[in-house]
Amino acid sequence: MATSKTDPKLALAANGAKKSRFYEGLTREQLIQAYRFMYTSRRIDDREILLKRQQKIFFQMSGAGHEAVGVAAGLALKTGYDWFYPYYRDRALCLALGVQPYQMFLQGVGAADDPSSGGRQMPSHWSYPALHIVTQSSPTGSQILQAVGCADGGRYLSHHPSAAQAPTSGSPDYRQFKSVSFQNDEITYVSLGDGTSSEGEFWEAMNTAALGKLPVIFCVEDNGYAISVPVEVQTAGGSISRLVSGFPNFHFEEVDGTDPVASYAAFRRAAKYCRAGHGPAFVHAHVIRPYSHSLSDDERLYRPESERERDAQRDPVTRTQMFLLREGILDDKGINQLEKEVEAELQAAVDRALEALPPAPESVMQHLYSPDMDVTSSVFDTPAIVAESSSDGKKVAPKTMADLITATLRDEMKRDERIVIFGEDVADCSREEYLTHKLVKGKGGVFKLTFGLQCEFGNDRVFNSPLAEAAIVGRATGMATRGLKPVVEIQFFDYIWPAMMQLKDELPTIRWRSNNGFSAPCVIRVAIGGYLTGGAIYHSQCGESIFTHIPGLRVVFPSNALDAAGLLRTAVRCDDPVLFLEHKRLYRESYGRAAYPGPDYMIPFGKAKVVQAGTDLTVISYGAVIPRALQAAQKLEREQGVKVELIDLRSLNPFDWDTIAASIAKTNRALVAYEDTLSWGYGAEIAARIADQLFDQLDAPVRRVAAKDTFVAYQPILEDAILPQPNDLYLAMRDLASY
Ligand SMILES: Cc1ncc(C[n+]2csc(CCOP(=O)(O)OP(=O)(O)O)c2C)c(N)n1
Ligand SMILES: [Mg+2]
Repeated sequence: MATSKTDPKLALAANGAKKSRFYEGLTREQLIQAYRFMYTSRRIDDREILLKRQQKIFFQMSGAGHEAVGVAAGLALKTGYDWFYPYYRDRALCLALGVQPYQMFLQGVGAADDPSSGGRQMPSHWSYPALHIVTQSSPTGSQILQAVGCADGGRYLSHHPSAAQAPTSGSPDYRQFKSVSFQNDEITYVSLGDGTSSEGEFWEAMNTAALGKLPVIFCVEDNGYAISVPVEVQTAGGSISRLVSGFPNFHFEEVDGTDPVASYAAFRRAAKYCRAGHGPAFVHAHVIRPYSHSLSDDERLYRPESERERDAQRDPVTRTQMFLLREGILDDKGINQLEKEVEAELQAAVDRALEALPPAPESVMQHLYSPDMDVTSSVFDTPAIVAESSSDGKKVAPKTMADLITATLRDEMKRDERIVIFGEDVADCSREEYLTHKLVKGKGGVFKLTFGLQCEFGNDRVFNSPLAEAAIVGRATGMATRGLKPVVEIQFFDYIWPAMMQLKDELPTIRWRSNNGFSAPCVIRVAIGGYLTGGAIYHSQCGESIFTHIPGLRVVFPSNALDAAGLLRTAVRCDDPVLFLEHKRLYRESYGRAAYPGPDYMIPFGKAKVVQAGTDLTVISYGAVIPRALQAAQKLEREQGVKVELIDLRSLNPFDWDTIAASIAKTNRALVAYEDTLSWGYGAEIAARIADQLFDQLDAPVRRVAAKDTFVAYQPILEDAILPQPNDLYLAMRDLASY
C-alpha cells in the first residue's frame, strides 16, 4: 500500500521554474492540448446553458471545475484500451478520450444520431463503445460495482484467453453477438462525487476491489458539495481519504484536482500500480463547482458569495491558462488563437446539432431486448434426449429439479468458458486446501445446487462472493458487459432487495439506454417461495410481479425438473438478462421429477405448457401452485366431472398469451392462480388482459386465487391460512365452473 499526497501549494505553482521542459512527463504540446480540452469543456457547458435558456435543449449538467482532473485521467490512461465508467461531470475526460463536441451537442438536443443513447438519456450520460466509455445512468454510484465487475471480467479473460473466442460450430448462443476484447494490463477507471461516496454500493465496490486486488482506479471528484449538502455533513470527519485509508491492497492519492499536472502525476502513479497487478488505486481529487449543481439548482441559496469567491480563485481553466503563460508555453496571442479556434469549432458543432433529426417515436420499443436472438424463437426449441438406462444398464431414476439444475449448470460450464458462477456460499469451499487435502466434502450452496462445480471447474469460475447482493448483481452486470456470462445466485428472494437498484435501474436498462451500444446478458438465479412449514416472512417471499414490471428483464419460473433444465439452458445461452426463479419447495419434490434431457435441451421463453387439457374451465398458473392446482382439478373431475385445462406459464416475461387465449376460446372461463399476495400481483395483469381482450368469450367473471394480502407466518397453521391451498383452488374452480 502506498499513499501520495500532493502539497496543497499546487504543483502548477511549485513547478513554476522554466528549467523543466517536462512537467511530470507531460510535454509542452500535451499541456497545450490539455488546456484545449479544458477550455473546450467549459465552453461546451456555457453553450449548453445558453441553449437550455433558449429551450433548444432540455437539460444541462456541467463539468465546470472538474476539467483538470478529467483531462489528467484521460492523458494518463489509454482510450479504447482501458475501460471507463465516468460520471456526469467528466466532460473533459470524455473529450480527452476522443468524444467530439458535436456528439455532446447531439446528446443535448436528443438527436437520433446521438451516439450515446439516440436521444434516450440526458446529456452528460456518456456511452461510446469504441472508446470503452460504458453507458452511464443517473443513480449516484450505481456505476461503481459494474466497474469492479468490468475489471474482474478483464482479468478473467486474461487468465482464460480462449474464453474470448466465439464458437464456430454448435448451436448458436449469445457469444456470436458479443465481440470480446481485453488487455493483460488494462485498467478500469470509475469516478464519483464526494456525496456519492456515502452510498453503500461504493463501500461494497471498494471491498470487492480490495479483496480481488482488481485493477480499478476509483476517482472521487470532491467538490465539497452534493447539491446543497456540504462534505462535513456527508462524510464523517470530512475526508473520504481518511475513511478509506484502511482498505488493504490499495494505492492512495490525494491531490489538488484543479491542477492538471499534479493530477496527471497522481494518475500516472495510480495507473502504474494497477497495471503491475498490485491492486486498485484511489484518487481523491479536490475540485471546485463554480456553477450550481445543475441548471435546476441555484447555489446562492446555500452558499454565500465569499465562499464562491474563494472557489473561483482555484478555477482550473483560469489557473491552467495562467500557468501556460507563466511557463512561456503559450503567449497571449497563442491563447487567443487557441480560444478562437475552439469557439469556431463549437459554433459549427452547435449549428450542425441543431439541424439533427430527432429519433422516430416508433423506435421506443427497440433494443429493450436483443435484436439478434429472439428467446421465443425455434432456435431455443430443442428435443430432450434421454438416456433410457445408465452405463451399467440400470434404468435411470427420475431426478429432482435441484439435480437437473446442477446438471444443466455443469454441462453449460463445460460448453462455455465464459460462464462464471458466484454468490453467497455457492463454492464448495473457499479454503481450497481443505478440499485438496480431502478434509471436507464441500458445500456448494445453501440448497447444494452448485455442489461440486468449484471442484470441477476451479475457483476462478465458481467462487463465494462477499455477503452483498448489490455487489453480486452489479459485478455480474459489469462482467456481462465485457462479454462474460455470469450465472449468479441470490440465496433467498427475500434478500434480493439490496440489489434492487442494480436490477431495476441498471441491468435491464443497459441495452435500451445505450441504443444497443452495450448489453449485459447474464443470469440471476434466485431461490423463491413458501410452503416450507416454518419459512416465515423472510424465507417464503414471492414478488415476481415486481420484476415482470421491469422492461428489459426476462423472468422465468419453472414448476418441474424438466422445465427447469430447458429454461435454464435457454437463460444461459440467450442474449438477454434473465431472472431465473427457482421454487425452494419444488427443489426436491417428488412432483415433476424427470430424467436429464441431455446437454442441449432447451425450451423457448414465452411458451406455456398445458399440464392437463380440459373443456370446462381454464386455470392459468405457475410455480408451486401448479401441483396444488393439479390436485384440485383432479378432485373436481373425480367428484363432478368438470374438466379443467391447467396452463403452466413457465415463463412470465415474455408470457404465452396465445395459449391462454386459445384455451379460453374453448372453456369460456378463467381462473388465475398464484402464490404471491393477491392484490396488484402478476395475476392481476393476466386477469385484466383477459377481461379486456377476451370479454366476448367469457361466460363468467375472471377470478383469482392467491395468498392473502399479508406476510407469510412461521407457524404452519398460519402459513396454511395465508398461502393458497389445494382446497382454496378446488373451491374457486368449482364455483367458477358452475357460475
Ligand atoms: C441514488 C440517487 N440519489 C439521489 C440522486 C439525486 N442526485 C443527483 S446528483 C446528487 C448529488 C451528488 O453529489 P456528489 O456525489 O458530490 O457529486 P457532484 O454533483 O457534487 O459532482 C444527487 C443527490 C441520484 N441521482 N441518485
Ligand atoms: Mg460533490
